[in-house]
Amino acid sequence: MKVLILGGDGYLGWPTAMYFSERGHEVAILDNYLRRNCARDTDMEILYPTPNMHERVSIWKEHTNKDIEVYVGDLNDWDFTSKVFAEFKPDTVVHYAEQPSAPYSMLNTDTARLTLNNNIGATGNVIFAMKEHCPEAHLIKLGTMGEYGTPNIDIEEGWLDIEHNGRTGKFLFPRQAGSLYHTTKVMDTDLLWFYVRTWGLRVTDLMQGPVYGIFTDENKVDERLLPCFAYDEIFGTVLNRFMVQAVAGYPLTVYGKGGQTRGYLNIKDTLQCIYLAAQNPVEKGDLRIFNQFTETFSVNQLAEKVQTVGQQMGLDVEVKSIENPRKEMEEHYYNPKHTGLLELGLEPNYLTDEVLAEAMEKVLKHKDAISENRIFRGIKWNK
Ligand code: USQ
Repeated sequence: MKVLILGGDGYLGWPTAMYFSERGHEVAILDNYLRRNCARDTDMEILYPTPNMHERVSIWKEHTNKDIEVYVGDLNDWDFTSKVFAEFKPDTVVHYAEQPSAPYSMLNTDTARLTLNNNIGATGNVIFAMKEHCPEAHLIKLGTMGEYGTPNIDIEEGWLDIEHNGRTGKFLFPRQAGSLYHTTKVMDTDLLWFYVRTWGLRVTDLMQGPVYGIFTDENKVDERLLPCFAYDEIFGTVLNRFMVQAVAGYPLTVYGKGGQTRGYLNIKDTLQCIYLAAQNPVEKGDLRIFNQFTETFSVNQLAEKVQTVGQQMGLDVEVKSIENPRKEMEEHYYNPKHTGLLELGLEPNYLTDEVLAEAMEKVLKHKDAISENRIFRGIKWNK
């Protein structure tokens, strides 16, 4: 496969690039360093510095003798986007290239506008470039479980059969996102569905839950190949944050009642899922949707797990409920289906004490770099 990974500098983009490259595929990564810039601008730097894309690619080559091509630029720039697609002519496009943080999208009007324009504009240009330069290619787009919100009914994989006044139809499962960031993902899905119907694109939209972890099989050979690991309030996902908080001796920040339940997955499983989707492309004119997670946990359950493992490591871990800065249900029904990727062959890496301990040992090595003022600033949804 010729795989173009959009957002190839990110927490998931770079590990995905190595995963495909290791398996013999021709890979190019594209990024404009938006996430790095937003993190720097908000003083929310990651736990350890990571090399830039050119450096990462040459480190990868040192170890594997495999090439990965690099494109630095903005998908909102049509000339750049069109040129890359015309030159590389991918047969698989993996699209992670979005502002990925819910709190960042709720920070102020500027960050809201950036999130809206960047995410919708990038997805639009990817669609237009595919139509022009590689209409047969398969687009694998990262959506989010947060598109569905937390409805009081079972969540299907993307679609819902509805019977109304004696007639039946199949529709996108109702979406009611909980932040502007998540809402841009809903808009992306609508955009994709429109062009799948109209231009016959080939699209897999993956509704992914929060991801955790540091290690993948490809990055163990060299520290410099590790993914960017955020633990701050804006860019860190909850379990990665809790691991760092435990190491720092900072009470685990459970928002409100802590009954907020989500579908989580190990970073290794993100790579498996993307690869399985790529190896099993959909037909032209199909929008396939999978719910991409392996286990559901409440925030309280995650805090308890981190506390247990932290104590086994000799850490003094306190759990503290604080006023919830977000607007979300803190106790709710949650039963999302997730059989599609398992049927394709996903072999889950579950959240065991060993998995937590391995990641926390790594965090412990960077304990001195943890900056407590990044852990909680209280970005409010209802300002
Ligand atoms: N939470 C806490 N304490 C914290 C941080 C978070 O209780 O210190 C709670 C949040 O209120 C929320 C849950 O933990 O109920 C998950 O929060 P999160 O920050 O890990 O995840 P979220 O903001 O939803 O976004 C993350 C990624 C995003 C992805 C999404 C998947 O940043 O890119 O799309 O997870 S999902 O949550 O399924 O929509």
